[in-house]
Amino acid sequence: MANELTFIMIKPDGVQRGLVGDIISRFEKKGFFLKAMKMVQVERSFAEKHYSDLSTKPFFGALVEYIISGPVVAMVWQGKGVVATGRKIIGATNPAQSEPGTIRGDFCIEVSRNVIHGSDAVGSAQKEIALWFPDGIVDWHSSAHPWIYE
Ligand code: RTP
Repeated sequence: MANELTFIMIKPDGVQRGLVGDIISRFEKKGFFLKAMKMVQVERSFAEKHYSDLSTKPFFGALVEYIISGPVVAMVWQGKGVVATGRKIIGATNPAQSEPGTIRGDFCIEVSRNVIHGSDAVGSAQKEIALWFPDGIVDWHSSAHPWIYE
């Protein structure tokens, strides 16, 4: 499905370290389409909602503090297999295990400062997009691009 969507968030460390342009460029060069983007510093309750599946984890409190510590860049990307391929572009959760060439493999060291979030399934992408972009997104490109898709 060329119109699959995923939610990608550049976390506060990625913003503060000036990695926004490089990260966007990696997704663009792959052939994915940027469908929505905003910079926002979220409230604690919003971060808790985004990460509600992890609320019982011992690192939940620190994770929420990290996400609210500065502005994040929230984005929606579109393309065939963008959820799974986006996770590959991002790399393993713990940068110690992320391959070089992935975003986390190239840019970070600690799991608690791992620069970027990407939805882990089509269903969670739909939920996260609805949470972060409740007013919807601009449908500027919904058909397959002939120089990217056969
Ligand atoms: P994300 O949701 O941010 O894309 O990360 P993920 O799916 O790769 O990993 P997940 O298990 O959902 O964890 C969410 C985020 O929590 C932080 N974390 N800290 N201190 C720790 O042991 C620990 N483990 C996870 C990371 O920022 C991770 O991305």
